Amino acid sequence: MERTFAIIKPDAVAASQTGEIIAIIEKSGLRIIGMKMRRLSQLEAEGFYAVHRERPFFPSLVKFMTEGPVVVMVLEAPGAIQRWRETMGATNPANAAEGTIRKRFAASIERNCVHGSDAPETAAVEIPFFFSTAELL
Ligand code: 3AN
Repeated sequence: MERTFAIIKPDAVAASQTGEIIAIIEKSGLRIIGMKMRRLSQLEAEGFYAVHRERPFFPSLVKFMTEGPVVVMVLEAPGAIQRWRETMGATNPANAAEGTIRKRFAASIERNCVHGSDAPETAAVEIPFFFSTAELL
């Protein structure tokens, strides 16, 4: 069994796509073992995306991720990390495969609806950033 970390980003929450995205997650065989709605502070968004601190899009990314509420989740399944990455589609919706969340809902490479951990080491940092052990069911 593997765990991954997911975010429904402010663009998708504002567009009332939360329910549809949760339905896609459940239909794809990922079990939601933790979920909450949060408004990220600037410090939280900067900390969460610290690996991108030197990238030109970093200030804009932080502004976007703090513009409204997000839904943070922990998903569990065999191969959960890869399964969630495939369900989301490519970072840039222009390159995302048919039927993926980003192909269906995302407006741009920045405003791309969802986040997912890209490796076990990333999930191991991202999950405890938002969830305590007691919150994972
Ligand atoms: P992913 O979310 O697919 O793992 P990352 O980790 O490379 O992609 O990027 C994190 C977030 O930064 C993306 N989800 C997107 O919102 C934003 N981002 C990545 N690359 C760009 C870019 N070239 N221009 C604008 N925003 C970007």
